Amino acid sequence: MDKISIQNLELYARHGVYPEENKLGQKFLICAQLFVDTSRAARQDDLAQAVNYGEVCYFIKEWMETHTVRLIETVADVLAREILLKFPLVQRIILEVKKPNAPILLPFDSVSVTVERQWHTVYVGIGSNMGNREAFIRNAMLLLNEQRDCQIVKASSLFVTAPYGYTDQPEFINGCLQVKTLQNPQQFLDTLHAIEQRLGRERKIHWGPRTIDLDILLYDNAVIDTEALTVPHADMQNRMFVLKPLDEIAGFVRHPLLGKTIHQLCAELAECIQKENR
Ligand code: A4P
Ligand code: MG
Repeated sequence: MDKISIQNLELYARHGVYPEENKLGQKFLICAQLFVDTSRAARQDDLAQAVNYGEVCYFIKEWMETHTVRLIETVADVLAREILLKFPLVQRIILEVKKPNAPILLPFDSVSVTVERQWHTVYVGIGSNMGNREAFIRNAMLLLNEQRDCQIVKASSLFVTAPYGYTDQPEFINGCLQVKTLQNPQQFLDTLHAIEQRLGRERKIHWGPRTIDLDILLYDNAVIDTEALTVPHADMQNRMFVLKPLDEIAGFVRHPLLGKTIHQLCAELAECIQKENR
């Protein structure tokens, strides 16, 4: 991917752990690598279609001077996200915050923190089988879009589906979302859990009735196995209520472990179900 680099942008700001740093301020140097597809702007030689690096520099200066935080880790994390939010053509950023006059009584050139942040593509399965199911799904989508660093890019149609697994419960309404987010997988799972909780989700029966269920199906091409999170979703390839809506918005996407597209997985499962019903 193309890259725009800003080297050692110099500013005066008040970030620091010590009260004198917050009062007196000191010099900071910022280096940024902005990953952008520059081809369109280049071919048309048009600044309106480019990331204006001058604007980025002034944005960094303004942010640095109007906020005060303690850690340069925080400066780097928040500033990187703010740049990604403000300049939508920037897909990824590597940002270094240097503090050349940090209060260390030893000779040194500079201390710095470097972070890398980017937009991620996540596919989310959404389901409800209690109360006003469409309203729960609509509200979950509104709450997700309210997060500054999450945007719903595509939403599938909603389908009425028979309960899978624990079958002694009402029919579900299911759909899938494509979401663009700056959150890492654990942060994104926490966001989904917070939304489930706000919409009155109670965890009584595993696979049982729920006002709203939000599952991470795919997160970029990531393969994740932690105690709290399995990505790709461990059972998605066996669930028509996931594959059918997902096929609508992501049929071409390849499952990173099974090596097949969602469209292929959906067709294979449909065939399997048909055989079983014969
Ligand atoms: N967890 C691990 N990986 C993930 C992931 N990729 N996305 C952990 C979300 N959560 C993940 O989930 C239990 C724990 O799984 C979470 O705390 C998280 O850390 P939960 O939502 O609390 O419990 P659950 O939903 O009862 O269990 P589970 O296994 O998530 O069930 P599913 O897979 O959500 O299935 N039939 C139809 N027709 N439509 C449905 O939507 N849904 C289910 C529930 C059963 N039958 C259904 C439907
Ligand atoms: Mg779940």
